[in-house]
Amino acid sequence: MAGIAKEIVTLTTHTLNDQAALGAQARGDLTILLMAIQTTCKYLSTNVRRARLLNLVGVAGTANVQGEDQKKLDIISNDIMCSSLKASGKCAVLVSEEIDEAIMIDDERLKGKYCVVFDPLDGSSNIDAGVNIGTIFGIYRVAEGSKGAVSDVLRPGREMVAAGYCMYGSSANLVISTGNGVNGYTLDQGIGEFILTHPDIKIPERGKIYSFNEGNTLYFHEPVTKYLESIKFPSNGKPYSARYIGSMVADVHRTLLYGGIFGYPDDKKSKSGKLRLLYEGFPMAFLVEQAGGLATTGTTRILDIEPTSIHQRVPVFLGSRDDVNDLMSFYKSE
Ligand code: P6P
Repeated sequence: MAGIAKEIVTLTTHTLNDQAALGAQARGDLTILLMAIQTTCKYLSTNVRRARLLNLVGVAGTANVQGEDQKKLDIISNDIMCSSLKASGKCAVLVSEEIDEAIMIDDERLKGKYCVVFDPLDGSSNIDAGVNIGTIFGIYRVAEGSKGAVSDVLRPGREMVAAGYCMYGSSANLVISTGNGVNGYTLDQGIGEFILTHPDIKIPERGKIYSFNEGNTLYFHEPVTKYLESIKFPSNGKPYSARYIGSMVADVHRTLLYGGIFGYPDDKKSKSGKLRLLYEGFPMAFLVEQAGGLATTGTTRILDIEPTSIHQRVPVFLGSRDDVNDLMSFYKSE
């Protein structure tokens, strides 16, 4: 019958099977943690969708650790995500874009073996315009012998055990990897379940879209300007198309599905770029690599970076393998 999915696989079922395949060492803790994140995303999706009606848009009159005006939804989203993760009983350390210091879970009844780094509502400057925004998260297991410390999250992104994002737009799309491929789920508001709609996402080897904020061109370093010139004035073939939403989750989601390259480079104005390493760069790099793409600073694999502070920034180029390799060639010839 038209309109009915061939098979209804929920995120819960799919994760349980995925983890069961790991055998005895999977005690279900990561599944429970992902379910807590799933619940958060359902809740945020509802709030984002009804924001205008609930008068949740607009600024809250406070600033976050980044010095950025906090939107009402930023604060609500952060509160919801922190309490849901704490209540899961599976976390030892939390790092939020909205909070200056790392949160240590000290209550022994609620302490777990995972550390979650997250941006509860990325792209929030777009909230008032109804543009797609999203939640981004990465998950580490605490280091051997650790009871939970900041050092557990100051580790290269390649040591993450899972990463994902949920994009709030015409529908809520949750995209997750636990280290063996990337799967996408769409929220069915009717039954309140995330349904598997994009199994085993693979990013095209090469795309036809580039996604940069060209308003920063004045400040771009030479490798970036030369690369952009090469795809706008190609010696053969057609120029690339430009698509830039200004919401990382939306720009990365399109790049994952359609291919191409997303970049937020360091430049003469922003010495380390704008995006945050722990809860934007690492999770998106983890997903893109798991989908067969690449993620680099221009010279270094993002997942190999050793963080020195929880809110540090990182230059980001990610997307289709061939496109990112082309970009890197302009750094090599520098
Ligand atoms: P710009 C949103 O504020 C964000 O953190 C990312 O979601 C997005 O990719 C980037 O900043 C957009 O920055 O300077 O282009 O507005």
